Amino acid sequence: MCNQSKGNYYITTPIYYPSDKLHIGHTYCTVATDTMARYKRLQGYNVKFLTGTDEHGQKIEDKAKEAGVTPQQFVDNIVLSPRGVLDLWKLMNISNDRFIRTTDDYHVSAIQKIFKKMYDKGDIYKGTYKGKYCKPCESFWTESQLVEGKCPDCGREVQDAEEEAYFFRLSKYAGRIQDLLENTDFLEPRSRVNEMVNNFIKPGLEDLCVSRTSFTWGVPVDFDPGHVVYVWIDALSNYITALGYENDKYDDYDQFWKSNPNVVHFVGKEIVRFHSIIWPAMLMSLEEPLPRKVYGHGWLLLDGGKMSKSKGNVVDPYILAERFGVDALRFFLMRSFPFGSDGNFSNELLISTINTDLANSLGNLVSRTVAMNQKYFAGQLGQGGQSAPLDEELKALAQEVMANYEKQMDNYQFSVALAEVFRLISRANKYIDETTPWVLAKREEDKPRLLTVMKNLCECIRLAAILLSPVMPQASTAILDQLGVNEQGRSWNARCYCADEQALWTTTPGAPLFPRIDMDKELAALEEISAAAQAPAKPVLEIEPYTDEQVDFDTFCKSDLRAVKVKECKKVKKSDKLLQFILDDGSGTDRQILSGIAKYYQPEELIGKTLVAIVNLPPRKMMSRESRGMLLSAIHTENGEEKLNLIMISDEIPAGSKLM
Ligand code: ME8
Repeated sequence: MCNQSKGNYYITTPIYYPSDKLHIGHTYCTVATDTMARYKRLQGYNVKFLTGTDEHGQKIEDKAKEAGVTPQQFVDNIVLSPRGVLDLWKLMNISNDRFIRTTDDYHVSAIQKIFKKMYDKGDIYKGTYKGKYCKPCESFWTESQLVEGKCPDCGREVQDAEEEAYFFRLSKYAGRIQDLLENTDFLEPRSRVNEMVNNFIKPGLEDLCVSRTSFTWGVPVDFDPGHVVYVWIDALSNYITALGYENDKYDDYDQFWKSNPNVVHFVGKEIVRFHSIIWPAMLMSLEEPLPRKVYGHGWLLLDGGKMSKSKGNVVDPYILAERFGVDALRFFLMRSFPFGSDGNFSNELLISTINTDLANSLGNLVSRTVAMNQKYFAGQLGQGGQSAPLDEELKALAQEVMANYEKQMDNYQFSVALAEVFRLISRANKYIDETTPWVLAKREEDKPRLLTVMKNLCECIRLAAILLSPVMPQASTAILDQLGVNEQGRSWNARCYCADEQALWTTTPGAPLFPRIDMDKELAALEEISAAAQAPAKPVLEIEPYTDEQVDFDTFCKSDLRAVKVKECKKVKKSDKLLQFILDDGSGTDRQILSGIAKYYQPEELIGKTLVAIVNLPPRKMMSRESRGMLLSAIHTENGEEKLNLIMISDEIPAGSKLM
């Protein structure tokens, strides 16, 4: 049955900074948003799902400078290059309908119009900015907002900042925003409301500095050159410019924003302040409707601290998806961490979740059921059968799970919704143990009962697969394919429990869905990968600059270069620099050379080596010893440190051979 559209639904992720490669924290939020988008599509909503990148600001400008490229080249590289942002979302099977980059032309010109509109209204005015600025967060703070003199969001150092700037009259909207937060369910979880009201609104909402003159990588204020628009005004507006607000690129604004009651922003808890105070105030100023919901999800923590690009303690989603499979990773993220709270990420938790839920519970249920269908009915479950009271209990549980699942998904409680689905899967596994199909298969008169048992199992799996499909789209399709379920039987409307009515089941075994993972082996392999990733970067090598000064051929030929063999080598007492060599130079008389290379070599390692010496330099006294010549070596600089290698030649070259 084709779903009638239930209406429009617009959902967004934050637009991420392409200041570095994205990590598992970004993947977490994007997978959650994708899960919600797929769930709403399944229910029959006309969904628009937006994600993108927030490409302006001083941080990106600085990073580009460091890398020796233009800011545009820098962000293009992070977003477009292989294994960049776009590739990551493709790999993770993210079903976004649109991808916005704030450097897109249509967005840039829309921002200029938005800024002008607020200025013309008198909500943006010119003043002088004095205060503190946190560069990594791109946030301005007043002295009173700092925590122990540091940025209250990330705890890092802030800088003094003073300049002529434009301000947005945030204070004007304080009352309306407080009302919105306290008296509606605009912001969830509710715990975040108190935080916003107590920390930001009650102390007095100050006007916000919304332009900068100290750097150029941003949207220029077109009526006042030299000023660029504050990156958060630029970034927050993405949610409407991507629908065509103040631009001709798209024309979905009326449909998905203006007349749409279902607009949902998923954001991490650290940017709730921007989305629940500044963003609604901007929309109030623009006289545009507010979104329905801002949901501030928790952080994935690593060793108790937030993973973040700027701290460098991040987990690479590429590696995990490639090793464990995209659906398994998506499932783990949605199953293991209650959406509104923080959670500790670990490889152990990832592997044990896959083994317990996916390999043991779900994978086993599917493979046992399909294998028994093949064995007892050659994969064809026909009409007929015989019910028992136990079937009613299974059916009642399935119906309860479906109702709970919907309630939890509508409250963004993905982990609880999935726990419900696994209640059904466990119950179905238990039903196998209770009905013992292998015993029923032994007697012809039990065949009708066996048929009903298998149909009930297929039905439970079908329902579980529908409910899992927003989180694990590929695995769910594979399961429904194994059961031979038609399109209609995969739809949201087909989630009534109807084992008997389901025409005829035709099952076909498939590849194992989720192979069990050997915890110890896998942890060791991951450890190795991460050690390799943390290995020092390639050394920065420098060589001596070349000289333009020429040496004539005859002068060069005067240098008498000879192969010499080290007979003795020892440290010179009271010197940390000098090694004293006794060399066989082929003349029959030993040659002594002193060389300042003690910090590079142990004397014993050089004995017996064949080296190159220039032997016709005038003799020199060093530490009251005579040196007759100089050993040749190669010199370069590695990571700023001078390195030296003696020139060693083949031991087959006889002592005294002349080098030309
Ligand atoms: O803040 N755990 O971009 P951003 C969970 N450009 N989620 C995490 C996470 C973690 N450890 N780390 C990051 C910005 N995230 C702005 C947004 S929106 C108009 C502008 C997720 O690259 C989480 O959703 O720092 C967080 O809010 C977002 O990535 C921040 O990404």
